[in-house]
Amino acid sequence: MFVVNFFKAAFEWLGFFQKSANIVFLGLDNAGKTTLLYMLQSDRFTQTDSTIHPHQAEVTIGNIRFNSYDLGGHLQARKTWREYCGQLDGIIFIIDSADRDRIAESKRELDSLLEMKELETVPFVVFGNKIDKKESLKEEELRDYLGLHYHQTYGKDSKQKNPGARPIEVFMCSVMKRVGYADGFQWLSNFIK
Ligand SMILES: Nc1nc2c(ncn2[C@@H]2O[C@H](COP(=O)(O)OP(=O)(O)OP(=O)(O)O)[C@@H](O)[C@H]2O)c(=O)[nH]1
Ligand SMILES: [Mg+2]
Repeated sequence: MFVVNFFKAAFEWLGFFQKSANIVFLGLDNAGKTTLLYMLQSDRFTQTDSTIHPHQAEVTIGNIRFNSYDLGGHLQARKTWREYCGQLDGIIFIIDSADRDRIAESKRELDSLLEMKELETVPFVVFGNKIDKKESLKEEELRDYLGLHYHQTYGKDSKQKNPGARPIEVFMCSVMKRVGYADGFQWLSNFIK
């Protein structure tokens, strides 16, 4: 057993057994999508302009190569989201948890994605970002607003999943402080075959 594990670890390290996955970063403008993608790419907090044109980047986390599309979140860009929703292995939906005035708008966008038949089996990671801000919502509050209570989501531990729940889970994070988002990607990884 030790020998098998040793070789598996060595192969993984060498990049064999690498899987790949197509994901999109969605969420309102100013939520932190581009900041997160740059953080995953370069491990740096980068200040950027609002995304006008979709941009694509590959980021490797663990043994998965995530082919990621960062789409703008402003109203006009949201109309293009659907075009990216075929052949997806996951959706990263980011919310600014400190912007209480726009939670309802976020919920509307999230709900319209959740209603799409073609996304029924696609795992959703919902990030409540910017928890470094003192006015940010607590996880329970965000779940209340979104109508995603603990018993309605998949479960953070994929081994103890809620029976019948679709693959969606909420993770609070701060891209700025580099906390929380790794758990979301770890959770998503369990769905990538
Ligand atoms: N305090 C705080 N600010 C953050 C965090 N993550 C992102 N921001 C800031 O939020 C603002 C918006 O971030 P972006 O990554 O450009 O947002 P976006 O979702 O890509 O927005 P669009 O491209 O317009 O759709 C920037 O000023 C970021 O620096 C965080 O964790 N904490
Ligand atoms: Mg952006």
